[in-house]
Amino acid sequence: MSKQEFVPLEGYERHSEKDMIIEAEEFADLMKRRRTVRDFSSDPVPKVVIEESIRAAATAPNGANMQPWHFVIVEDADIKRQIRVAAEEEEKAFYDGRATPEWIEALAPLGTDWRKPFLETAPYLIVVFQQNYGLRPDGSRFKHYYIQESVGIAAGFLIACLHKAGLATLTHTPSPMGFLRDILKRPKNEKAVMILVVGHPDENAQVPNITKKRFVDICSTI
Ligand code: IYR
Repeated sequence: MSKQEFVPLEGYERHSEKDMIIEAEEFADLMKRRRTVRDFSSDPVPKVVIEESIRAAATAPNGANMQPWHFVIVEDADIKRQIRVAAEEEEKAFYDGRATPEWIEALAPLGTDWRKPFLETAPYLIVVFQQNYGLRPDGSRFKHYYIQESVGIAAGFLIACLHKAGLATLTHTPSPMGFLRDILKRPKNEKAVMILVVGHPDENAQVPNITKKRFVDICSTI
């Protein structure tokens, strides 16, 4: 066990109250303009934007700094096709009876079905894996903490960064998604938690006419 070591906090910028408010408003406005998109263009995207966004994700606060995540960037057309074929197979079973009627009804406003052409159309897929435990080079295991929370926060950073860069995303969760570990040849301690589909929206992209809850309904102060 390494001894704790502290260094001065660097990079922290204290804003005036006025600037804090402006910064918070600007970020909230930016995030309000994010929409989940399902109609993607095949226009290319600089890979460095994807990589920088993953760097941003990897700064996320996480349990005991174990960083229990792995991100696979998929750009290869054949791998994308394999993922689409496997995802559509699971999704067919989902929409044809595996999902409860209540679940199907909840999804109705989104207009989703088993077809997932975006898995091939979009220039990049980022497959986010959680590491259920750590693996040392000698094969021994060590514990990871708050895995889902950590990976969820990292995914939030990832989506926010891609959005700020002007790219559209879709958080796609084929269910189940065990096939991703096999296709992407990831180790046994890893479990895929989402496919982030990334690209420009198709020029005729449409999004469902849905709204967010009102602030007063999602926040209280005591
Ligand atoms: N995985 C399915 C169903 C689905 C589930 C939820 I929860 C969503 O928010 C959206 C879709 C699909 O991708 O179609």
